[in-house]
Amino acid sequence: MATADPNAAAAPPNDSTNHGLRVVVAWFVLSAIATPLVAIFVGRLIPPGNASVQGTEQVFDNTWMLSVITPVICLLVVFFAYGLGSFRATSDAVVDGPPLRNDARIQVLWMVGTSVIVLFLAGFGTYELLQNGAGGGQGPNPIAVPSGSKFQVQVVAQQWQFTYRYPSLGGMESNQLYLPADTDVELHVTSLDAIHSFWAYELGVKADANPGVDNVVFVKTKGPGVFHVRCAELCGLWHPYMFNNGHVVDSGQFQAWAAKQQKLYAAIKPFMDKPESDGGAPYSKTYFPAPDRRAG
Ligand SMILES: [Cu+2]
Repeated sequence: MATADPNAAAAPPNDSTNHGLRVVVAWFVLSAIATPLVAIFVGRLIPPGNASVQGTEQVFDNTWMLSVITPVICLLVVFFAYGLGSFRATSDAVVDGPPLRNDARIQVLWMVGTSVIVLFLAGFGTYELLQNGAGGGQGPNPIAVPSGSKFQVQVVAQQWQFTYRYPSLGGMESNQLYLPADTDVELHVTSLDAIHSFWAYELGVKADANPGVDNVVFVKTKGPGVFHVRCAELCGLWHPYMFNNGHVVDSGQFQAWAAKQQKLYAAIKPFMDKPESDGGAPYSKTYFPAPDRRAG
């Protein structure tokens, strides 16, 4: 008795549809719509914002990278959706699909496409890094140094607060970070004890604070405003409370603030200026406090 071939129902239909063309057209249409929308509306929402030149550049870089990967994500979405819609099983019969063989054109396209994207991003990232410094700590001997004079501030981390010292103001120190507006600033980040990370969020600055290391980072402030400073490295019990507000102020306000701080600091300056062995902490690139003082 003749029986029906169980595979007949699931045999691939005599299909002349050009699936590849359909996917490519859908991909192009979706990418053409999505990429400008992402670049215009999503890019500017990406942190850290525009409080410094480096922050603005980071937003620009992130917008670029997001725009470059949008077509890649569109391809994945279109391919996935099209595959689900067009190639799903049409019967309950469990059968092998048609044999697949390599497609040299797709392989070459894939390798060239991904290589171009990765090399472009590497070149783009390097160029942007060397432009003005990128807001990251570059160690004691920075490669990307912005030209012109820079206002120096030292950031001293310890468990669990930041202290700021101003060498141009006689090594004065404060527990508040004030920076003049529209100024090139050179931050020297170090630590007294554990490893911390100085993260001035809206300025686009993030630099490791290591004991015994002078980690240099550059930032150019813009107009007056308030920014957040956080420790971004788990540094002990009270790490979550290691935050403060920083201020960018115009030069008149900065002078007034500095004069007030210097008056306060003058009272303890003679004690601070004593040698470390004598309990002092004169201005220095790095500090090595006695172990019994390391606990903060
Ligand atoms: Cu910390």
